Amino acid sequence: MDLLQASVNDKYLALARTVRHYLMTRWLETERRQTELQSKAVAYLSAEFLLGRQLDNSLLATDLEEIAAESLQGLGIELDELRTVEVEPGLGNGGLGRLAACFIDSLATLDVPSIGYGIRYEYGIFKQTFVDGRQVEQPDNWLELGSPWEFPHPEAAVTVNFGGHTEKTADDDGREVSRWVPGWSVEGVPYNYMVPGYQNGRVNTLRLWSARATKAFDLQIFNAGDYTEAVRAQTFAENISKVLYPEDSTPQGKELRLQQQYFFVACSLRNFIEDVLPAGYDLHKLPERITFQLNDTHPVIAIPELMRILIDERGWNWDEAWDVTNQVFAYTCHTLLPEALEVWPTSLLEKLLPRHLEIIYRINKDFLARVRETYPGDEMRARHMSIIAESPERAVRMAYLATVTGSKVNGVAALHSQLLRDKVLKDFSDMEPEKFTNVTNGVTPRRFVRLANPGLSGLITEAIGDGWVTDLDRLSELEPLADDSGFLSRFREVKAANKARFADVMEARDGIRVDTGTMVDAMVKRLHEYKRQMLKVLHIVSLYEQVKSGALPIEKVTPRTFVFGAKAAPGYRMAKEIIALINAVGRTVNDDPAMQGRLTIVFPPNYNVTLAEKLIPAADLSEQISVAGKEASGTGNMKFALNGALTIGTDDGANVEIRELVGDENFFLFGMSEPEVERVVSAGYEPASFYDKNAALRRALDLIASGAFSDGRRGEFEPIVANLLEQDRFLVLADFQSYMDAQARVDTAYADQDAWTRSAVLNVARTGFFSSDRSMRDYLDRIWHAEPVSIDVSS
Ligand code: 26Q
Repeated sequence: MDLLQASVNDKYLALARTVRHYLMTRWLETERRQTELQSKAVAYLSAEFLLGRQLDNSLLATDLEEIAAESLQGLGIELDELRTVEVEPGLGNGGLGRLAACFIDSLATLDVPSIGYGIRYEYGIFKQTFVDGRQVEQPDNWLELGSPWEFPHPEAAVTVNFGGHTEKTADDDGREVSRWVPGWSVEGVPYNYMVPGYQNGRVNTLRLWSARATKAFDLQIFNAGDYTEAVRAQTFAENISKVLYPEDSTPQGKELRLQQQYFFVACSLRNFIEDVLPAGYDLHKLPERITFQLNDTHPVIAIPELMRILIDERGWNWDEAWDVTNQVFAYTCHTLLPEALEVWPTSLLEKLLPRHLEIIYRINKDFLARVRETYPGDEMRARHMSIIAESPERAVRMAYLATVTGSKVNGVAALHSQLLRDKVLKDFSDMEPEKFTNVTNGVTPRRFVRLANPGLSGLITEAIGDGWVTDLDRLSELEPLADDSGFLSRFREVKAANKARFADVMEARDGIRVDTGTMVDAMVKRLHEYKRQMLKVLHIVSLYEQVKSGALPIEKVTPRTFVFGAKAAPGYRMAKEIIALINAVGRTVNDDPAMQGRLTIVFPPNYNVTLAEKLIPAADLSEQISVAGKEASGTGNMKFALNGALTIGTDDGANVEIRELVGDENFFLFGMSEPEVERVVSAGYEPASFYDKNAALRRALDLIASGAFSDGRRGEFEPIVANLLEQDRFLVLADFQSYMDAQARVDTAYADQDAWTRSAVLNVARTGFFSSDRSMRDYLDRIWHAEPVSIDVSS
């Protein structure tokens, strides 16, 4: 094609294909080496991989950026223009999906043989728009212009069965066995994605499954002459991988969701056993070759599936199958909210996976026998620990199934793992304490520092060399520079340039103006009551109210730009109301001349990985304000600290570890601790008493209720206000004053820019621990026990 006729997308595709071609030989070499060595691998099973854009990452991994930029320049093409046309694959909701993406990046960089298994959703996380300040969801048609990063392999499709019933028959030795007679099936087509290590010649695979109707099914119906029915069957099958469920807590037991889970897990196990392992491999030795890491409970149905394969398809006895299954699975829990723990009604399992339900019952029977043996006479305990819940309906507790079966169970931050042991899974931890471990989350420094923050990266590399990109602990070598005024002023220049870049992006993306002279105060994460975006709103409203009432002279207000980014699950009413309130407060405050632009709220719609990469490097203050004991870890908190933002936060999740590392003097702690929260709640928390006692809080809530942000309509935000006054499950009102006081300390600290910058540098220097490379080493040491396999780069 003539370059003159090529669209920007054409040029982007051409570049992407060139890069992927370069990676291709390394991909093949990686595969060849692994087949040759037959070494142990890790399979990361996850319903979500929130990858973000691929071009930049591939250019970095291959070290082709400079060469690409120069050659394109020669053709009169700007690399930067091509980067921006890529639509990010948003195949995840938030933290859990992004964590999976960071982990596979780190595994490749650490040279660990590993494979990611997931679902190729045709529609990823919805695109968020605002209409009159309210969230409206639009489908994310990310494949519209084609994706140059995927390699479909229809020839390697596998069949997945569903439904039907089981039959009791006798095996050759006359033992009674159960056999699954499935009712229907679909095919899973693998789409492979390259996962390049950072400049090490390794390219691992991410294998995402797409559903389609089986040939047999098709033919059968076509032959019967029912064309329309055959096409309908096609659509029915394709539905399975059609769309990512946008709920990331309080999951509903939707049949299609269970179909998705079993679909990708069945495809993945079959693929590993039949295509990755050599033909005829003795599965008794499976633990020597693989650990299947379960990313939350979403893939836990893999447990009865492997049992079924070994028993029903391979003719093993129960104990043999259980022994192997026990060794190859490990489970990561990502929550502390009881309502977020997945359960599947036995009625649904009976209908969709009857054989699996039988296997789960048998696992539970054996397990409860062990419980009774360990705790004779303690029937209550047995009932509590049962994998099967009896009310409100009979259902399988997937977290218990994973805990009972897995070789290890881990939480995602030190506090979270402790709370799992002490509360959520206490009985299990008492019975098998050695099973429980912690692996604190991490983020990839390639994407979230090196790529997202080229300014800071350059500064760091100049100071300590470029080894930090794969050895993030080396950031500690920056520590002495926190007292070097030359370094501090360059650090400040980088932050200023990042703010300018963020302002440009906001202008171009949403037509939003950002004043680069202000403190950038960012709260970006999914919208959840426990994360307490409401607390942030009350801070802003209170400042506004104090200025308007004359209690606070405007000159005394530190100029801030409050940046929100948050999607709400489409069915989460209260979350959507809070989004509307943020936008309403934003409109009122931003338009009020009395504010003189000192307090500005920006809430760009559709916060995603691409926007995060621009915002995080520009931030001064990172808001991590969940009620203590509810945020399992957080990972945005790590990204902000690594990019030199200071944190205002509660003692929750990984905040605890961040504060320990950066030091109290470089962190704004506030709020109740988890044990305090526990005490207040069990003593009978009364939010209205805080309203009564605290004038600033009362004025802020009254202002919201008065209709000041809703053109005088008093009822508009009534559900929010009423909820806070009457319930306030997440103790927003109880922590309000402490939060306001901490924000006052932020203002004071920010007034001394030298001291602030020093703190920011220390945040960078002391948070190398939060590299996902370290997380991977912890998993390798504590759970996986797999070894790196280097790839010869010369080829
Ligand atoms: C389950 C069943 C049905 C439908 C949806 C779901 C579902 C989907 C996504 C349930 C949960 C999620 C995502 C959870 C999540 O992102 N958790 C976050 O994980 C991060 C990585 O460990 C932590 O840092 C966060 O603290 C945690 O909230």
